[in-house]
Amino acid sequence: MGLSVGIVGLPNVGKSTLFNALLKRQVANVAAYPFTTIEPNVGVVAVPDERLERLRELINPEKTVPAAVKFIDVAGLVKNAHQGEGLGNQFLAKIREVDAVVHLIRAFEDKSVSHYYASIDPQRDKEIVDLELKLAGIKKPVLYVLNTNDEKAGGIEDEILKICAKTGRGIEKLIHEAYQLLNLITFYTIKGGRELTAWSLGKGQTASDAASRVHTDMAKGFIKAEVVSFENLMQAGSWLASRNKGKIRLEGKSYVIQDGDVVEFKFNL
Ligand SMILES: Nc1nc2c(ncn2[C@@H]2O[C@H](COP(=O)(O)OP(=O)(O)OP(=O)(O)O)[C@@H](O)[C@H]2O)c(=O)[nH]1
Ligand SMILES: [Mg+2]
Repeated sequence: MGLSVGIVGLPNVGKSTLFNALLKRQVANVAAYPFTTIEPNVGVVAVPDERLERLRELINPEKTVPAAVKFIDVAGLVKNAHQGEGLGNQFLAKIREVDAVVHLIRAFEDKSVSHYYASIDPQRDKEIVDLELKLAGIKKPVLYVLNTNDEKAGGIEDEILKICAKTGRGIEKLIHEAYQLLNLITFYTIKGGRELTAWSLGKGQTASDAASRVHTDMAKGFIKAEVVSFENLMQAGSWLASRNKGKIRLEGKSYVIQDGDVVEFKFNL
């Protein structure tokens, strides 16, 4: 899980507040992920996953590990950040590391929280930040998010994702959409019937890629993958029942993993 999302926007739009809300969903066992040293502004956040919950109820494993997305709280940027204005350089250093961007735009009114450009104007702010990203040569997928206490907040396109960073409303949806933005699907493994894991994988990647997500040795010694779809496994009720019903397919290295596949790798060491 190396993919990360940077939270960008003007100062005082609620980026750190959003980041802290995300941290409440930080995966407990971070050591299970290949970046054990977590900086204060980096959070590894569990992806809410209804299928994983249902698999957990079915299998009753000792341990369940969700898929995760890495979020980074980036310094606020202002006009001319690309020339080093404000915390521009700090901003640019961080933003170059990420795979996608959550662009947080302020719509909330609060006299006690100053606005860098003195008034609440989501469309203007969006354009300032978009231009800075462009001038800095950053071409990344962007999810626009409006930070507001009011579901019907206006001043910007209607279909924009609305959250409230302060209360955490809309955070699950944001994590989901960030996951989509990274172009990820989820497959599952059940190790020895005891450890259920959800893994993220790029759309279009193969069984061989999936094996190397789990363990490099698995990819090296790959023989075949046994695959059942989430739906078929749930319907059959167990791995064995799926096999008896002929629902488990044998797939080779180049099989393209489908979202929701439950996979058991067979490999030589
Ligand atoms: N009323 C209200 N206040 C909020 C909301 N979100 C954030 N704030 C407040 O806005 C202030 C700034 O929030 P931060 O999260 O620090 O903003 P930031 O974007 O990280 O700011 P910089 O790090 O300076 O770029 C804090 O006082 C927050 O409590 C919100 O949804 N409603
Ligand atoms: Mg901040």
